Amino acid sequence: DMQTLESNKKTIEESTNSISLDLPDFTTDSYKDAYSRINAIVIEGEQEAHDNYISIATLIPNELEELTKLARMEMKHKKGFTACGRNLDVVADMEFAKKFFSKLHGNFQVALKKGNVTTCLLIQAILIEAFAISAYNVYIRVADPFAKKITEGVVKDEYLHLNYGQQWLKENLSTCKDELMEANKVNLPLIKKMLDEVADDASVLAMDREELMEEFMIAYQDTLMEIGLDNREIARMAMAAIV
Ligand code: Y39
Ligand code: FE
Ligand code: FE
Ligand code: FE
Repeated sequence: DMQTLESNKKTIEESTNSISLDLPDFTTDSYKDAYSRINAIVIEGEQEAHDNYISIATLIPNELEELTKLARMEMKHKKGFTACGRNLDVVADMEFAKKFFSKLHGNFQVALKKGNVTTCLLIQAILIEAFAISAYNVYIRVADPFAKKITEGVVKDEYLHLNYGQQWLKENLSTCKDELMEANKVNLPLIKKMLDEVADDASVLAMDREELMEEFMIAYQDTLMEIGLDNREIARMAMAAIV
């Protein structure tokens, strides 16, 4: 009947159109207001990720070259996301972003001073990278065309960063398991809190909270499996998010 025909036609138009009808209006004040915080988080995150890989290189000096490469990618990401903000005529709220990362940043700095490379890698190369991968994968589905292109390039790199941490922890698992578990217990709840803290702004950008959580848990659990932890250990680690 007519109604079915009409709705079929609409579905086809939606899926053929490169700008889907579900995309938010990128020009509204509410979109820009939310974007000023999310964009700042991403810019600050990329800068801190750069600094963290440079710091980690002081703990693993024989991998200076590889870690410097990762750090350089993070600076490229920062430039890309800065351009995304400029493209939407948004001024990033960097003060908010610094506060957003401050607890995790502090924990990283303490671990760095103690020479706790396992904790540093868990914080940056596993937790923060998995957080980035989840956010960027969800964002790509609802981003403006300019930001979408940039984010697609960035997320490929973030998988390389996650893999780096994964590989190191896998090779050193026999000596780092206890520290890994303890660092996870302290820092996974912080990631969960950060996710809760951005959820409202993210939803203005049409990024769904449950989807963000789901994507995070996939990247996180997948990495723990690759590191060589068994199901029970992975479940125990993931439980730290819900206390
Ligand atoms: O390794 C990296 O590049 C990580 C620093 C970047 C993570 C940025 C944090 C993304 C969270 C955004 C939350 C939006 C819902
Ligand atoms: Fe990055
Ligand atoms: Fe710092
Ligand atoms: Fe990264």
